[in-house]
Amino acid sequence: MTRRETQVAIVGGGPAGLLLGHLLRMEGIEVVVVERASADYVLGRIRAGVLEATLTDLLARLGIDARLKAEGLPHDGFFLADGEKLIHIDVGGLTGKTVTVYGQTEVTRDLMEAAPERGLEVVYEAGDVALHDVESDAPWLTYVKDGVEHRIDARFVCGCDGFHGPSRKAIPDSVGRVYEKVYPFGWLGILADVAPCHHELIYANHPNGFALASMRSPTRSRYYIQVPVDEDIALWPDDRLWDELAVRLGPEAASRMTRGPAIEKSIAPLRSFVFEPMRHGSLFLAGDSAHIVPPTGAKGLNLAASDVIYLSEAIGRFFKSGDAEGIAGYSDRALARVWKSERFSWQLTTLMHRFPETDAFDRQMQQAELDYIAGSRAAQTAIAENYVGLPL
Ligand code: RFL
Ligand code: PHB
Repeated sequence: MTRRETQVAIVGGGPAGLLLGHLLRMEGIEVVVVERASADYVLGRIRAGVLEATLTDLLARLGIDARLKAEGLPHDGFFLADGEKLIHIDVGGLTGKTVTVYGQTEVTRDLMEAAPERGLEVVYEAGDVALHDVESDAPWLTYVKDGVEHRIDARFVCGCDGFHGPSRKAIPDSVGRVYEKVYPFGWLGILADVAPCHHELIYANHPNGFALASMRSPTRSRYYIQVPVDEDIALWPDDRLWDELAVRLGPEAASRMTRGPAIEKSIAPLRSFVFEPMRHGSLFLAGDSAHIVPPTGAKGLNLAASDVIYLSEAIGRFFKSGDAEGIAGYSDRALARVWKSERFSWQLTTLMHRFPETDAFDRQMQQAELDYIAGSRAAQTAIAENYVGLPL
C-alpha cells in the first residue's frame, strides 16, 4: 500500500468536488480529489443546464469562465404553460438578474481542463474508496487503482460523491437524519442537435403530464417529458417522443419545434432528499451527497456551488488562522439555503406535474395557482427571485 498526506481529500470529481478543489487551491491549500469513474464517463453524464449567478460569479472568480462568457446563453425569462395559456416570468425585469444556459458537462470540462495548471490533482478510476476515522482530527481515505491500494491521510475529508457515494454512509445512523420524498414519476430527457423551439425555456403542465423545452446552444435542444417512474425507455422511440412533446408543449411551440435523432436519451427519477447534518467530525458533505432536489427548479448544481463556497470559506479560515468557527457553522449555514431551494423545487414540481392521484380538486388547485401567478406581479416576483437564486 502507498501512503501520502494532503490537507484536504475530496471524494468525487463531479462539479461539487472540482469547484471545491479549485477554490481551496486558490487559497494555497493542498488537495487531492479521488473519483471512481473515468474523466470521459463524468463528461458523458448529461444533466443540468441552467446556472444561477452564484455559479457564474464563482467561475469568474476562479478565472475559469472564458468559454462560459463566449458560449453561455443569458436568459432573462421563461414560460409556465397551462394548456394553451402561456405565463411569462420576466426574471430580468422582476429581479434585475439573469440565469445562464450552459451545460453541466461544459462546466465540468472547463474545471477539468484548468486542474493541472492549478496543481489540482484528480485521481480518476479510483476504486473501492473508503473513509476512515472521520470523527478524529486525522481522517484518511483508501482506494485501489490499477490493482494497487493507496492511502491518503488528510486534515479534512469532503464528500462530494453524489447521492450514491460512500461519504454520507460514513456518518452513523444515530447522528444523521434523513428527510425524503420520492415522486411517482421520472423525466425522460432527449438531447438533439436541432434548433430550440423558443429562445426561452417552457415548463408545461398538460393533461398527459409535464413537459420542458430547454436547450444547450442555438443548435442543440434538450427536452423532457414526465413518465411513470418505472417506464421502459424502449417504449419511447424518437418519433413517439417528438409527437408527445408536440402535444404537451402546445401548438405554438410544436409549430416551431425541429425534430432530430437523439444524441442522448435517459430517464431520471425525481426525488427530494436532505441529510442533516452536513458535517460529522472532520467529514463534510457538499452537493448531491447531502441533498437532492427534483430538477423542476434547476437548483441541484447551483446548490452544490453554494455549498462549496461556504465550505471553502470555512476550511480556508481554519488553515489561515486556526479559527474553527466557520467549520462549526458550515452545516447550519448550508442547510438554510438548501431548505429554501428544496421548498421552491417541490412547489414548482407539485404545480407543474400530474400525479397519479391528482383528482379534480387537486387540478383546480393547480389551475387556481397558475391563474394567480398569471395575474400577480408579487407571485411572479416570488418565482423569479427563487429561480435566479436566493442570496448567499
Ligand atoms: P455528481 O454530479 O453526482 O458527482 C458526484 C461524483 O462522485 C463520484 N462518485 C465517487 N467517487 C469516488 N468513489 C465513489 N465511491 C464514488 N461514488 C460516486 C461520481 O462518479 C461523480 O463524478 O454530484 P455533485 O458534484 O454534487 O453535483 C450535483 C449535480 O450533478 C446535480 O445536482 C445536478 O445535475 C442536478 N440537475 C440540475 N441542477 C441544476 O442546478 N440545474 C439544472 O438545470 C439541473 N437539471 C439535474 C438536471 C439533474 C438531472 N438528473 C439526471 C438527476 C436535470 C437532470 C435530468
Ligand atoms: C436542462 O436544460 O437540462 C434543464 C433546464 C431546466 C430545468 C431542468 C433541466 O429546470
